[in-house]
Amino acid sequence: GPPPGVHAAWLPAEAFHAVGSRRVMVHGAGSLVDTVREEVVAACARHGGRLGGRGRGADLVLALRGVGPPPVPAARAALARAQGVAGDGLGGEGFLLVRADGVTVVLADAPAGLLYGLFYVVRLGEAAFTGDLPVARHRPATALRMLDHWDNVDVHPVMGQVERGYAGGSIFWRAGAARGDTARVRAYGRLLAACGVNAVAVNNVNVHATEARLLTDRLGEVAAIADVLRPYGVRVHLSVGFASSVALGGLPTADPADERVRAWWAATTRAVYALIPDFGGYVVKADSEGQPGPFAYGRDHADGANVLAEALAPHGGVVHWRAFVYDHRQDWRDRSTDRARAAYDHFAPLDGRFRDNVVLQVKCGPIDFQAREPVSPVIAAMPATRVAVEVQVTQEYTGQQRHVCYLGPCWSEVLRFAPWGPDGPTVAAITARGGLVGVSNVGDDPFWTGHPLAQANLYAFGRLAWDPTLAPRTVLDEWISLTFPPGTTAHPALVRRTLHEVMDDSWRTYERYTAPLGVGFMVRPGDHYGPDVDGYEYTPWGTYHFADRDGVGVDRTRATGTGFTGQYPEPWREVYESRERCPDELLLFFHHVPYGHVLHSGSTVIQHIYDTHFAGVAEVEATCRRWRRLSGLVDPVLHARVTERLAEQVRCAREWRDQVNAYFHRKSGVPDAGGRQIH
Ligand code: GCW
Repeated sequence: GPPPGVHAAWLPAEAFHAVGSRRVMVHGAGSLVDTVREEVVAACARHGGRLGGRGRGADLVLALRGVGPPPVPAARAALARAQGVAGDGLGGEGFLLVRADGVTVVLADAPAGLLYGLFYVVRLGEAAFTGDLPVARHRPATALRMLDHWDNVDVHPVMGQVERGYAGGSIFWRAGAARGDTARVRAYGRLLAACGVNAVAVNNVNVHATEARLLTDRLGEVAAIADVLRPYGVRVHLSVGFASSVALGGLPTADPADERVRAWWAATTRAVYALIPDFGGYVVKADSEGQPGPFAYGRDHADGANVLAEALAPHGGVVHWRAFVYDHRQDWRDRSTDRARAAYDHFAPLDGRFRDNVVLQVKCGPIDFQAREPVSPVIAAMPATRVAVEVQVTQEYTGQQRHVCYLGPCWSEVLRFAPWGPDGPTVAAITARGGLVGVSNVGDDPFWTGHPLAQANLYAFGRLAWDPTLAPRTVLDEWISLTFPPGTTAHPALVRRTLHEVMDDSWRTYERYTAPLGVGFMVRPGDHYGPDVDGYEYTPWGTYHFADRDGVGVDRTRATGTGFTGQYPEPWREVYESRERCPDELLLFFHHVPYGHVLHSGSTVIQHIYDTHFAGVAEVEATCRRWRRLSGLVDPVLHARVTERLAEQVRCAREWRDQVNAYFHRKSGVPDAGGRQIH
């Protein structure tokens, strides 16, 4: 379990009641199988079951195939049923689950599969031991399910210990040194395994001087983290600077075409694998927001990525090359530059040029993790490249873990989006070869995520990475069952209902009281918290809304705007191009329209702005009332923490409502049809 004082999140002891009160047999060998055994032993010690041996009866058998049939006669019926289905590969992480004649059996081909199978049974709880269960095969949708920590080793003068971190310090680093908090990191690995995450990048993609050295003379600190996470099937990745051959290697250049640079990466990478044989690979932010990159040498991003990939290939590593490349020093007067276009313009022409151990890591939207953006067109534009989608679990633009904002529905929309229309593949299918990456929301806070309810985002990230077809509500329900299991509350049904009411629609609520209709970026510059409608309007960052007295929105059409709509395939290039067909929630992302423009909803743009801002605040107020019902029904410390955050959320939501409504009222001169107070 977690160290004292640290919240158990979705693995409280009570969640293991069903497994821990049974006779369990674990069959197989290997370090991850030992982890399974340890989990079972701990659960049984608490709940009265026992880890069984040969010949004894069993209620649950967790067995590796290929090491002989598990010697449990009672499991014969279940195993016979599994036989037919078991034939084709379960992969390195998959498992089969079946129950017959009172025995539940989990079969896997590799130890990681048993570990995921165990946590699956934990999630099922009593349902795993009731009646028969038909044979079901479980495999992750993608092999790479990674969390990127934007953790600094040194405290950065502006960004602090964790860039965009809202949960205290880093669990890995503190004030220039490794924390060495093995228990905490181990508990983290365990939580990740239980939701399906199998990779972690341990440092910020903005690689500063100290952090750069993790690749070389401070590699031992990374190896120590890898040792702790390994028993939970989590591999470690490292963010590295593109100019490392200069900064660390003493070479005069980082030119990817220079033989010395290639040799340096090859030798450096060899040393990494000597210490961390299962090292995952590198993450690189190049030519982006001041980070060095191949452009300085007249090379493109395929040249750049391939040098690192070549060094990693012999060891089975991958390079995650981020597509977040744009001009952050543009002149706001220049209407021809559109930041939304940048990733596609840079990367689409390079399709087919990346080595196959390059994963192009693309932010889910074309700009930057706003509450509402269209899906990035890069995802559909690079069929010959392994593409991973990056989402932001840390709530930089979605309330910074002071606001309740369950992001499962947002990510689910991205993963289900079908770039070629309903008959074509989804984003989840396209990115299965690449993976799903989340920017971590975890810190050294006792609740892990600052806002206790933000734990659900971490959980949902892992679950959707494993199975993108899961309904966000179902995922939330799982999280509730595990985190607030029966036996920890007098009124489980009321707790469940209230949490659904508070969280299911919270992302859309957040969207309602912040920037309207997909226009984005009305946040305070710098820390990105709270409203500032014109905060970015006359800045070099490329994030504008162009509101004037007549209308608002960014014309990204081919006909009269920046042409961004042309980056989408049919049917979306036409849907987004058309004011009439463009979905309401993205209208201002694609079009500049008059305030009187009538939406599909029947409302005008200006009235929609007023209505949604009043409604959003009312929803947050209702959330506060609902949360009060749970006083005395859930852990009082958790309850108090959420109550305190809700007070801030209400304050901030009202601020958003009043600033946004006042701003557009003053610009447009159009009164609210409802006659409500606008300041
Ligand atoms: O959203 C922006 C953040 C930066 C971040 C950058 C990125 C790590 O404001 O803090 O830098 O995205 O994704 O690289």
